[in-house]
Amino acid sequence: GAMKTEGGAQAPPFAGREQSLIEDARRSAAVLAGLSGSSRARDGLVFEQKDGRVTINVLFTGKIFETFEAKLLHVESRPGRKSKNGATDLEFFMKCEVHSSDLDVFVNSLKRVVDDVRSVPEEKVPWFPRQIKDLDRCNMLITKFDPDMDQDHPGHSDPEYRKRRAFISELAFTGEPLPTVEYTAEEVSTWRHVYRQLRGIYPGLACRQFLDGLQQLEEEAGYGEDRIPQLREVSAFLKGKTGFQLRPVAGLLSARDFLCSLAFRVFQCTQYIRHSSAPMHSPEPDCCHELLGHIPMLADKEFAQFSQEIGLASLGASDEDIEKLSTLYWFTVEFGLCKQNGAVKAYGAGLLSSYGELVYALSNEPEYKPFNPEEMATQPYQDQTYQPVYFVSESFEDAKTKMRRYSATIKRPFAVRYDPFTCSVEVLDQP
Ligand code: HBI
Ligand code: NLE
Ligand code: FE
Repeated sequence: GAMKTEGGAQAPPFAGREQSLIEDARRSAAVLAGLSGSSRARDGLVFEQKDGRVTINVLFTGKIFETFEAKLLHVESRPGRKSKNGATDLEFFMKCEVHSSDLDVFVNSLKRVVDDVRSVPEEKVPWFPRQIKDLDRCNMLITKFDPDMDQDHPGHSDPEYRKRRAFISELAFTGEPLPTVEYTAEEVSTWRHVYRQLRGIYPGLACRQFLDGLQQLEEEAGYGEDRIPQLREVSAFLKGKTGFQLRPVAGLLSARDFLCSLAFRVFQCTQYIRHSSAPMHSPEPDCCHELLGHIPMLADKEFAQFSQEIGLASLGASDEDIEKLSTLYWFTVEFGLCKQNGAVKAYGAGLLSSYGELVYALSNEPEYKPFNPEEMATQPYQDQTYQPVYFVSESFEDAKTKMRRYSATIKRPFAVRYDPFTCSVEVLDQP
């Protein structure tokens, strides 16, 4: 039959008695939670305020909640808005959980029996990975510079190239952690050309950390112009230097999915190679970009830390903040310049893997601006051809400090901490 509490609490004077009202509400909640359906009574909450006394009539069958299998999590009474006669209404705050597909119908049903239903927007935190294995879910690809989609891609009108690129990129889906690619003679010849050209100008244009890293790769990981290094061996090398490891990726990822892997010191690498007709610049990342541009830098401890911190800052960040972090990543990790011994050098991977842009970036032709995260985060950038502007940091130390200061201004209702022993992210609630 119908279950209800009626005329439940004969409450003492309202003023200063909120505590007992709340306790009443809690008792009601306990009753409500056990309610079953009713054919007679209508759900509703009635409050009477007379002679300074409040009577709470909880007339509630819970039928609506039952119909929608809603979980009642919390009920609380509190002083609400002032009514016409100047008295303060009592408001019941109820927190419950319904399936999102039922939400509209549920709210409409409530509106029929309760005179004021408002929805409080929840602070929404986008899902983010907590452990390395969660990165399997961070696989949203962007088909921006895909030669199949992009008319301007150097390989667009070469069906052989497109087929080969698609084959190599699909290796990332096989589940093999670090697939081996048998590169063709033509691919190795593209690599040789790129390697030889770049290797010749690195000493004058690349930063010290990059030159150190590359030299170690040549000595310890089989880097050279005669073969394209495999991700498996490079990943093992990096792991020993800075704890970074590689993961194969089929192409450009969404900025959120790309950045979050950095939080775990995981770097997503493409394995196909650029088209042989345009060895000096590619609009999309390829193995030359990853292996020559990024890997030597990721072998540096300080730079590895810098990269991971961008990743940690991105976890659960709003879309707007992701956009800014991705732009910051662009002007630092991809296209950054820094001062060393009074000269400006390149540390950005997009420069260090493109002969054309590396020469251009240090030619004094483009505009140079000082390192300033606030400004960099909203600077429009160019992803088809060379950048019109580059940001120059005073030193790595300076870049790291300023970047940390910037990251601290990103609003999140929690803090994250990376635990290197479990390779997972701890989430700490922030009051
Ligand atoms: N995806 N695979 C891959 N490699 C990148 O360098 C990359 C990406 N997705 C997004 C992206 N870079 C840029 O948005 C950065 O600015 C984050
Ligand atoms: N333009 C770079 C290159 O040619 O190597 C690749 C940039 C990837 C973001
Ligand atoms: Fe890159």
